[in-house]
Amino acid sequence: MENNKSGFDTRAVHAGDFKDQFGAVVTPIYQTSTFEFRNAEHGARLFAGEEEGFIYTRIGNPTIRSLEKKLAALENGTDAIAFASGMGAVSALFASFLGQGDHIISTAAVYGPSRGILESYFSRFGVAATFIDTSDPFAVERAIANNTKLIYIETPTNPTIKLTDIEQVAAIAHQYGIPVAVDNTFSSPVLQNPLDLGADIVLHSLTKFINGHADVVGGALIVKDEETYKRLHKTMAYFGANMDPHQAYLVYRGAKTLSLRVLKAQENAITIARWLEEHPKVEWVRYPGLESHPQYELAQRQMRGPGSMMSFGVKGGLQAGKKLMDSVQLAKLAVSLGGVETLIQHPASMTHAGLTPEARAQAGITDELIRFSVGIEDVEDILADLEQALEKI
Ligand code: LCS
Repeated sequence: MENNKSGFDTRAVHAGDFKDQFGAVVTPIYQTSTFEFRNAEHGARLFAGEEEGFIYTRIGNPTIRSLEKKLAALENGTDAIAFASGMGAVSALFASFLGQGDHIISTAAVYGPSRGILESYFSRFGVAATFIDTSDPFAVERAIANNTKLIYIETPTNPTIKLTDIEQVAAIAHQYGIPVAVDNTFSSPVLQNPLDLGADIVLHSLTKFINGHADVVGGALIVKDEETYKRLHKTMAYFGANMDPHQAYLVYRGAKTLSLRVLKAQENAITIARWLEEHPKVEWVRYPGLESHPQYELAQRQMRGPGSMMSFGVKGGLQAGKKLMDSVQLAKLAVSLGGVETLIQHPASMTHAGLTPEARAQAGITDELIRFSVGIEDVEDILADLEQALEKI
């Protein structure tokens, strides 16, 4: 039986298991929208929160609950809430903490839509947002105002691979009584646990490493106290970005092999980053596992490993970058990341194309920047693919 002192992989395999009457080893898919009450009193007690149980799948479901308990165990939290997508989780987080006249501080280079939703939607409801380079904790302190209600950081950032010192930002924020939420998608709980570093909430796009097989979109918020859980859960149930039981089952299954996948991809990535750094057609490589990364020391301290996400610039800028993407054969030209397959993409024309050129420049997304999500294929095959594609530039 796993418990919260069990090792990471034991928790990944067993945490959240739901015991049914038949002794199923795997949590079944409870494909039901609603749950029958034993009687009127039972229904009343469930609605009043006086008894644990399930009412309606938008509010909760055993398969979804299993996944939530597993995610909480992997992030050393007390509870978690699953969402239909990572953006469902981002929206619920912001809607839970921000109202008319409030202010949020966020990493300038957060995932494009996480910034876009503040600029295009929350701004309409009187919420002000300041986007800064949170890799400088003093810039965070300078941005704090009387009405700051949340600090939202992403580390490492997508796709600029910049790190923020979670411990330092949390210490500053807490002096002012401001909660800190961290998008931990890029590291996964295998490599970094923000709650242990002082953060209050962790966000994941489950679409990425945690599901890991590029076949599900999903998101989650992980918390360490009951009050925050209730606040976020209420928003999820009201706004309706709930996960579906079948979706939950797939993520639950994928999460069991999380560290095997993350560590193999990371091993590949370390070899590839070093190889790219020596390549004559490559201008620069940004990867937290390279001594050349400006925050190499922070990466060593904060992360248990550098992961498998990197960005690099090819000599020849935009045109050379496009040529590279049109020439790769094994690596797939696609957005998303963190799956078993190697993916390559060009943020300036794809994921971050919706930002203004100024916002892109502020976020460090230069035209030649290529994002590379290293998969678990044989490293020799990924290198051979890159070599033949770089030759064509
Ligand atoms: N946070 C990060 C760091 C992400 O990379 C993404 C999606 C999200 C949140 C949103 O999650 P979703 O709703 O897609 O599950 N990132 C994507 C990317 O880099 N390419 O396509 C999607």
